[in-house]
Amino acid sequence: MEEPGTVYFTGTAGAGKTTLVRAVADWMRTHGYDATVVNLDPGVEDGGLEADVDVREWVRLADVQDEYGLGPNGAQVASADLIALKVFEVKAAIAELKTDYVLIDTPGQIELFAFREASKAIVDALSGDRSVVAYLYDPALARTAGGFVALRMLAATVEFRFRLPMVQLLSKSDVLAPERLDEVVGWASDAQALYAAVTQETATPDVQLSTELLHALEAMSPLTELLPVSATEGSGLERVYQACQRVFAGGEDLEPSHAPTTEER
Ligand SMILES: Nc1nc2c(ncn2[C@@H]2O[C@H](COP(=O)(O)OP(=O)(O)OP(=O)(O)O)[C@@H](O)[C@H]2O)c(=O)[nH]1
Ligand SMILES: [Mg+2]
Repeated sequence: MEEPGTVYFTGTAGAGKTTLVRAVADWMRTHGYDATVVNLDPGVEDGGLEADVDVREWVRLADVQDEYGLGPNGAQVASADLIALKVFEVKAAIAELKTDYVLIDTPGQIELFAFREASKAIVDALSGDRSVVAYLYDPALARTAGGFVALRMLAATVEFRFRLPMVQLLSKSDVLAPERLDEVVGWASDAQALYAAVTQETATPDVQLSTELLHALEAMSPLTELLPVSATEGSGLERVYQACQRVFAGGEDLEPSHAPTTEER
């Protein structure tokens, strides 16, 4: 059996990861694909996500806080270490489900997730050859050029840390007016438009720095497509699937051989 396609959903706190994982899983299941949802967030509240494999079975943030007398962030760091020790049990639980796609919800504190060695070890252990990071741009931040650049830098950091291919998504696209949505999506592929917006927004002394940063980012990881998606409206979900599928197929837009074609659906 072919190795499942694994998608890590990541992004800043509250970017919409958990809601999107659920929406993509529902979309896949109603379109005939077999998806397994994995919760890697030891601190998620009950009712947040019904996961097929839930890391809280092994490590719970509240228990770690109590046991080690830690605050929420310290407990997240300790939890990542504890999860890393159990990661092969988590991997076995996922493998047992023999699924086509594994959708992984990651902890909200992205800097704790992306910067810690334990998280890198967890991602390395769970990732096969067919893995991708779905990085969410929260429109609350991405709607300004400065916020957009900051999120691009974070995306580059995540890419640099995990060394996995990435698809970039503009989550909660329903909250932006159509003109603003077009503008933000345009910044991803039109460097000149982004420079112009940054220049317009930023006070003079910072323009040089912002433009230098943009040049560095372009050199590091070229601007790619930003795909708008709304989990609450159910729009853009097929695009997310297709973008991940392109990565799994090595750049080609191939469907899994047993999955129904668009005409069959
Ligand atoms: N309008 C709109 N709101 C959304 C959408 N997706 C999520 N939200 C809202 O955004 C908030 C955060 O959503 P979550 O899915 O919990 O975000 P998260 O990234 O998992 O949050 P943490 O795990 O706490 O970092 C909730 O109030 C959701 O209802 C969307 O597509 N559109
Ligand atoms: Mg969440």
